[in-house]
Amino acid sequence: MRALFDVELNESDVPMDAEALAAAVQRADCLVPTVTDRIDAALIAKAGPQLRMIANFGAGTDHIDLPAADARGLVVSNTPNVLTDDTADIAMLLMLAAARLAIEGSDVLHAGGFKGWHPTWMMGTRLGGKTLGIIGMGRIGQAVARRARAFGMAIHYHNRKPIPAPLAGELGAHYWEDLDGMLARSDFVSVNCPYTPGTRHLLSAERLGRMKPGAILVNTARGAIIDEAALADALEAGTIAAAGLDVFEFEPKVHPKLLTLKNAVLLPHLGSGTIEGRVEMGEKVIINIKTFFDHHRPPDRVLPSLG
Ligand code: 8YV
Repeated sequence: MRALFDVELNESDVPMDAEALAAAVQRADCLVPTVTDRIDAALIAKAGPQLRMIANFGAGTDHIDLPAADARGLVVSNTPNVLTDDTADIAMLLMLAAARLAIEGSDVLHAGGFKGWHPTWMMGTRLGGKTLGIIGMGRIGQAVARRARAFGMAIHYHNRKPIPAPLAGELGAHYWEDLDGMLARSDFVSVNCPYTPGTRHLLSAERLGRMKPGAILVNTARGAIIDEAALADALEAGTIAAAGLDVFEFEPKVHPKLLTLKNAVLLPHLGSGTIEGRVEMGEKVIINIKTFFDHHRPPDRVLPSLG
């Protein structure tokens, strides 16, 4: 970026506060935020006339008030595709860790508590032969489906609309328009939909209560798609056997009860956290900015939307 643009970098990696962000949008032609920056209507209202673009470092854009950015005529881009496989890997890791008690087992060793193998100790659940319900069958949901199929799981999904038949055939994926019906049927549930006002608490206390007894829930999308307090209660009561969470409703805060539960496998938003993925995300940001300021349409344009 330094080679191509006149850049101001946040070298400390500490999220900029509202004041620093306001100063940035009054100076910069292009803002490059991450998931930790709240780009709300109030901030966008403070932007100077020179601000023309928000080139997000990340795929999800729920931290940006898109209608406000659109009304202000801003171009918004993101970094899709390059983090699909890494995020799907984390979904599998969470499913495996939750089902096979990986973290609990590791903790026993670290605490010096391994006294030798015995037949009925630390028995988990097999993935093979189980039903996986995927909520949101976009790029990441499909990548999870591919992986889960290789583990011998039956793939079910809920989405706004069915994916094309040849793709569904390739993935062996069964469509459920009715989310509740899918939840009642699934041994594992993976959340892979975007966070929008419509998906906030999609997994409400009531819906969590409809999950199959003993089911395992993983979330690599956004925390607030699940009612986190209700999930903590369900895990404590054992109505949901285990959860694997890479994202949290009030990130970086985690519901205190989750921190005490062995059946909650918790990761600090590692979805895209590979060196390769982060480099490719950065390259996408640069390509989007350069293309736009060279007067072409950025490849990963979110706004203005195509319709
Ligand atoms: C990113 C993510 O690393 O891309 C996303 O939507 O959730 C993350 O994995 C993060 O958004 C960076 O801003």
